[in-house]
Amino acid sequence: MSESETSGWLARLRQGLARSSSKLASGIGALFGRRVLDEAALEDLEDLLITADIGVNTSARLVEALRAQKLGRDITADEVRNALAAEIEKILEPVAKPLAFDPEKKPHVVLVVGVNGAGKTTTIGKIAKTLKDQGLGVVMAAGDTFRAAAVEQLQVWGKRTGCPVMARETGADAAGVAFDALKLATARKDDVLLIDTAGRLHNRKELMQELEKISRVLKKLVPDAPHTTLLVLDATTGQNAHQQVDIFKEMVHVDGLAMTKLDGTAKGGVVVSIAEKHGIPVHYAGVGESAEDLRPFSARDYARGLMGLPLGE
Ligand SMILES: Nc1nc2c(ncn2[C@@H]2O[C@H](COP(=O)(O)OP(=O)(O)OP(=O)(O)O)[C@@H](O)[C@H]2O)c(=O)[nH]1
Ligand SMILES: [Mg+2]
Repeated sequence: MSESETSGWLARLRQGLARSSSKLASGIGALFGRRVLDEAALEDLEDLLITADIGVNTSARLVEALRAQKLGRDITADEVRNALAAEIEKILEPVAKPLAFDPEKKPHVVLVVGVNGAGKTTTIGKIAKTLKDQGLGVVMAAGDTFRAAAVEQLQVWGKRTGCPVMARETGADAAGVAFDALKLATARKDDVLLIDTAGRLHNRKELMQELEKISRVLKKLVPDAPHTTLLVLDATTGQNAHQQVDIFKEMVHVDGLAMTKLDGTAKGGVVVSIAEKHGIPVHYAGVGESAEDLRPFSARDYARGLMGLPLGE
């Protein structure tokens, strides 16, 4: 990434997290004009963190860390924000792992799962764009065969990125599409295959069978595929995102997460509680609808962005 790209992304991240951070920052500002950090202030702070979707346990842990360092001392809002950002960074550090595509795999197969509307198709398009720009060969598979619009949406990203999209008619077998796409990507010696899926959670059993079948069929060609199962989570669902992690963990082996729509919500804190509770790698953060709005997840940038602190320092 060039320096201007980096600063562009940091600005987007900061702007994307503005709703979450303004809630936290103004709340902290109101609580800590300049006062002694006492139990009452800590209690108010804990409530504020919980309402920002950081989660009950994680909020308690953050407040505990602050108590240990600063109880009884004068403290400013800025010091509180910096101290919390440092603690949040510690929580996020072990899970902030950009998705490492294995260059030995031709292709590295990524199965993308998640509930309806979470942002799967958009995320696939954005990843394809990023990889293509890096000079990698990418194929996309329209494994959501349930809706015609889903196939068209992926084809738009195909045109935009110049990556082939394997698709069949509406109602076709998703596993068949995935199989054909893997054959194509293998023949082309492409680097990455991104497989879109339907997120029809109202029939969990059917979805599970479909995801199992896709995996089974892929393994006929490439025994260790899919190499990554990426769960896309919509941050605007707040604490419901936890439930989605649980549901998908029952169905498939979730290797990593992409958190989307962080720009559309004040619930950006949910990433912190998910990191703490599930410990699943967070590969990507999405803060908007364009390709530039998805980037590998960085613990420090995210923690500071959430607290409304300057980034990149
Ligand atoms: N603001 C914002 N919108 C996003 C982001 N990611 C996705 N979206 C939007 O969310 C909507 C749903 O995204 P899709 O990619 O269609 O979601 P999906 O999971 O494929 O949905 P289904 O195919 O219905 O299961 C679209 O309007 C996207 O543009 C993001 O990071 N920020
Ligand atoms: Mg879709």
